[in-house]
Formats: sequence, structure tokens, C-alpha cells
Amino acid sequence: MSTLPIAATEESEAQAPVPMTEEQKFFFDLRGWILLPSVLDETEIEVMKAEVYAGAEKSFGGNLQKLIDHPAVVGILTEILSEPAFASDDGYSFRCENSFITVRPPGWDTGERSDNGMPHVVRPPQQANAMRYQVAGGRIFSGLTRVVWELEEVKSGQGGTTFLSGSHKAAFGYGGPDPYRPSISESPWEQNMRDTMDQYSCPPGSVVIFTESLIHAANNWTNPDSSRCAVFNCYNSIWAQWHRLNLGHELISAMPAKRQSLFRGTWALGAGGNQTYSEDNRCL
Ligand SMILES: O=C(O)CCC(=O)C(=O)O
Ligand SMILES: [Fe+2]
Repeated sequence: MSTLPIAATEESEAQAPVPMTEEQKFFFDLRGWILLPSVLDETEIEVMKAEVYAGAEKSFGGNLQKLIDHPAVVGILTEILSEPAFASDDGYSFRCENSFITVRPPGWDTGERSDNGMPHVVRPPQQANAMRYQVAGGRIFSGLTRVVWELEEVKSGQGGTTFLSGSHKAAFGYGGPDPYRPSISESPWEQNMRDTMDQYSCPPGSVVIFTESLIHAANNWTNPDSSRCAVFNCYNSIWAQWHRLNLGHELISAMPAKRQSLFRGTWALGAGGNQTYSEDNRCL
């Protein structure tokens, strides 16, 4: 008979990652993004929305912290950002490197963003770089990867993030003057590209996962019924970093041990590699 306390058993069962399905792999590879509808239940949505509307700007504290390694995204991130041998019971095989939260009331427009809603990537995948989407040996490596938690309903055409599906595998430039420019600004095809972008509708508590190699854009929020209330978490390989994190040791050390490993330093060499977070092995 097991001697584990019931609560601990429930906790470990609740945390079992949901593996990425073959269908999700197919569509993520084809389009560069996937939608997981209705992942959170009503109570979770209410609790998390309350934290956002009370002013949370990142998801590193409170109940929002659970989104960082929610079982619905851990299986997918393990598949698209790591090698199987680097996954262990104690540490994740990928890193979390950024989080921001946006609340956009009806009427919010992209003039409030520095990019004015211009479709963009982090680095154009047409040139080799350490952040880009790749597929080799039957595995996806998504590069810098964004996980968006939509805490309010999103209606297609009313302000969700939009995607130029397939552009994460583009071999030719966007038509602008500089092949390294990470946006489609000054492209003679800008409007055609915007017209080709995909939109989604989803209930509150849904997740959108996309590679930052994919052309994507912020849009005016025109849904009169609610604000956009979305948590944007960003992930990378344990061997690469894009964002400066600046997350304090006090906050990280109060997290469950496995969650802490998402914030370990970005290096690898040595027997067993780099698995465990500590104050002097912290991602800066
Ligand atoms: O605000 C949005 O809808 C887009 C956000 C974005 O550009 C990103 O997550 O990289
Ligand atoms: Fe972006």
C-alpha cells in the first residue's frame, strides 16, 4: 500500500504534463501556431483575472505563477524546445525568460504600442540565427516561443493576435529594404500580407502557442463586451536567451523546486549539465 499522503499523490497527478499530440505537431509545424481551447476552468479564470485587474504586470507571482508551468503547456514546450535526454523529474528541459500582461479595454488601439501594430518577428527566419524555428531529425525546435493565456473571450476580427501562418518557414524576404529587419515595414506587399493573416476566436481560459519566428501582430481591440486580458509568457532553449529577466532570488526561491529550474542560468557544459536553480546559478 502506498504511504504517500493523499494530497501529495493528487498534486503529482495534477501536474502530469499533457503530451503534444501528433495533430498538434502537424499544425504547429504547418502554421507556426496552435490554439488550445478552454484549458482553465471558471474558478481559475476568475481568480487569475482578479489578479490581473488588480494590477499584476507579469505572471511570476500569485496564482498567475501556475500558468508558467501549467501541465497543458509543459508537454508541448518539452516537445518543441528540448531534447528528450534533458527532461528530468527535478528540472524542466526548457527555460522561461519573460512574461508580460496586457489589459486592453474596448477601443484600445495599437498606437499605444511602440510598433503601432506592425506585423513582426523576433528575428527573420530567412537568415540563420539562434532564435529561429527549425525542424530536423523528425523534431521541432521552435526557437523563441510565446504562450498566450486569454482570460477573456476573443472574437475573430476583434483584436486577438494575428499570424501570417507558415511565415516561420519563409525562405524569401518580406520585400522591405533590409533583409534583417524584423518586421514587414516598408514592404510593398504589406497590405497583402496583412490581408493574409489568420485570426482566432476562443473562450476565456484558452491558450495560443506560437513561435516568434512567425510574422504576428497586435491589433485594435474592438470587442465591446470585454477587455482583452491576456498573459504573455515567453520560453526558450536551456541553451539560449533573448530577454533580460531581472527576476529576484526571493521570488524564485519561494517557487516549487521544479518551477525554479525554469530560471536557472543559461549554460550547459559538464556532467549532468545544468539542472538546478540556485542564487548563484540564476538567469539574469
Ligand atoms: O499584443 C499582441 O497581440 C502581440 C504580442 C506580441 O507581439 C508578442 O507576444 O510577441
Ligand atoms: Fe511580437
